[in-house]
Amino acid sequence: MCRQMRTILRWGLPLLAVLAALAWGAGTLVQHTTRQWFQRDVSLRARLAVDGAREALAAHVRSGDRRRLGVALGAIARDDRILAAAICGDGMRTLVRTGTVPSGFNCEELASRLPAAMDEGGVELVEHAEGGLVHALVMPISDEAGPVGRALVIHDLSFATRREEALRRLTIGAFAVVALLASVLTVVVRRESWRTWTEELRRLLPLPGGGGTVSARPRKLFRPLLSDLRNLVAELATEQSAASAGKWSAERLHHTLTDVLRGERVVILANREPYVHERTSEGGVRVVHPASGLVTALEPVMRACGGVWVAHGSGSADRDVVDRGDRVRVPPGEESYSIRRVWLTEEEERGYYYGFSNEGLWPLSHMAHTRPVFRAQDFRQYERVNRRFAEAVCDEVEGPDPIVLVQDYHYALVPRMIRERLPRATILTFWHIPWANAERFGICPWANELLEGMLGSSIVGFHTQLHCNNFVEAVDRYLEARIDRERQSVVLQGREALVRAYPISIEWPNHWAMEAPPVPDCRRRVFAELGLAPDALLGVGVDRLDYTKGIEERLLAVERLLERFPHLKGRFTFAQLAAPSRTLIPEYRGLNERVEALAKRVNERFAAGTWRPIALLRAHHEPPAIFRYLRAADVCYVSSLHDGMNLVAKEFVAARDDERGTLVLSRFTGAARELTEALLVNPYDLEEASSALAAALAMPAAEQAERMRAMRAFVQDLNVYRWAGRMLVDAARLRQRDRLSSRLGPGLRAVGETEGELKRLPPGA
Ligand code: ADQ
Repeated sequence: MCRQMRTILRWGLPLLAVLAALAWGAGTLVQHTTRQWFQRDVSLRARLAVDGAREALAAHVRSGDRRRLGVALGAIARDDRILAAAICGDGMRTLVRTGTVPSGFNCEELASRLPAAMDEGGVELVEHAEGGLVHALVMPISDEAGPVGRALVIHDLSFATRREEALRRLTIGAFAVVALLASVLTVVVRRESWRTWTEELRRLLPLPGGGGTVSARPRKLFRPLLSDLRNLVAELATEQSAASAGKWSAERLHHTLTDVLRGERVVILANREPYVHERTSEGGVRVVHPASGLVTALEPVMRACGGVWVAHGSGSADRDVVDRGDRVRVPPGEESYSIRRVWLTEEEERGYYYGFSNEGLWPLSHMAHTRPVFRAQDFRQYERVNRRFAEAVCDEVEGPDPIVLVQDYHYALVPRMIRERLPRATILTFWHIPWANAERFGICPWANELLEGMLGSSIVGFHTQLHCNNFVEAVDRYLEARIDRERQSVVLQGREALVRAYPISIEWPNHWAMEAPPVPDCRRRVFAELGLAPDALLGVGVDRLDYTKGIEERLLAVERLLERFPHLKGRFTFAQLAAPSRTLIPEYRGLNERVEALAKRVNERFAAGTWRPIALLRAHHEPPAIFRYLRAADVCYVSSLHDGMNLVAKEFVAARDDERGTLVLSRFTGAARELTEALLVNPYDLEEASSALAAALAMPAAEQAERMRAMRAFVQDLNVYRWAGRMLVDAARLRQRDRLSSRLGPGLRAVGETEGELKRLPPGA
């Protein structure tokens, strides 16, 4: 049945029923009233006629003059509507009559129905006879000597019935017309108001897949409703997707890609490659997993999604294993995706990687008190290399609207470069390190170029909302762009980029943790490697040798711990696994030397027999070794001075399926916002840090388990598949919206633009 018909039935029928009942009631009332009017009229006429002739009638009855009595009765019955009249004498015997008395109304027939004594007013009867309704009036006739008989006047009331019927039909007809008009009017008004409501809501709510636009200000009537509705829709969508899809896993991420994004291939761009091929001293080739949080997070995502990872080919044997397109299938033995290697000259690497990225942007973004160095020639290399990587990405994509994941501060200019070549691409840019506040960011001589480059993205992601806010503030301060704070987006030159927080994580279940030997075996092996007594206590730190990781502060905290808690001397050892990193940069070489000297000094200060408090393992370690140390530890100390997230903290949690061990974590990491059951410290505050280390070493097993369980549950839920999945789902929504709006035409494409919010900055701002 069509929708209109259903609407009519739903709204029109009840209305019709109510109006019909009203019509029936009104008709009955009209009928009743008119009958009473007619009856009263007829009764009055009959009484007047009898009263006028009463004396004459009495005299003729008394005298027995039937002729004269007949004449007098004839005068009474002259009215057309009088059917018959009669005079009844003693014992209700008919003395005279005119006309035809309907059966049942003769004097004799009425005798039994009338009272013996009758007052002056007489008796009235209204009944159906053969010809229709009749009105009979029986009135006493008397003279001074007393009653002499009764006069009977019978009126035809059938005309009243006919008029009543006509009137009733008229009333019902009038009601029917009114009912019909009211029904039609109700349906029309309802449809019209519904249409207005839905149009307004569509205009206001950018519903997922609805292609809605948020261009206009809501009408006053709708404003209070709008935020409630948006919240409700968002809540329902989140609940529905969480309930229907369950926890995030590699499989779910894969399905998201095939179902939501219809199997689109993902192209990742990251400076570091997930597998580095290195030449060994024996002339063979070995595969190395680089020490990089970005790789740790993204490699499982790539294994789940497939596609291409575009990266700098940095391994000494990288060129030997690629095909003619500079590609190699990985992971070795599983081959689920490809690495496309881009070769850089030494000069390019020096300017782009060591120079602008790591002497400029890295210290700019981290509050670790290292001065950024900005050189014009470095930025020129950065620009050049960004262009080369953008071209490599464009070579790898299939079709005009690919999904590209641009990773980190090495490629701030790439999103815009890809956008110029592929206007319909979905570009998700993720910045893995903190984003400095606007004032600090402004010291970069190419602040505007970096922001404009990033805003070529469809989505710009950071670990925390604070870094999103810093980015938006920088845009606000340095660019002429429009900011929509409600949608958390920036529109630059008609293109919208969403700015969102996606806290990164690690794979769960974690394959390195699952493949690791049982905890007692790990402990035995690590203790043997370090030459520790079986009852020793072990602390572990795992980092790239980077000044942002607070390794010096960590070793100083160990020194302070031993000063304050002498019973730990000879018993507690801190193993620092430190992968040399960016060693071409003087600042890093200096750090290397300082850390080594510090470890030496502390060890010399506390050395007792073969025991040393610090084991500095300055080397790259493959993941099995790292997980072995994490599983062997009593305490893991992450002391970053500033860190976007820090995945070592999460790896420690993943490694501890025995629910033992305590995490001491710097407040200045993104992870500290999530792993709140860790002992959170300020790494600069050596008193606080050493107290936390002592508390961790003395913590009862039950408390360790309680804290560890809570953190494991958190990382299990908020794993890296969820991180990638949320970004890809958001990307899918954007793609759908863009496809729909491109069908609507250019006039409706500029999403979210309201004139009033356009920021106009003074020249040179
Ligand atoms: P990173 O600065 O590289 O990452 P982090 O998140 O701690 O820092 O990850 C380091 C990774 O390297 C871990 O997987 C760890 O196991 C590994 N690693 C550490 N020391 C190693 C060693 N000696 N040998 C081999 N491997 C080692 C950047 C940001 C972080 C952010 C990540 C992910 O600086 O804040 O968490 O990206 O977004």
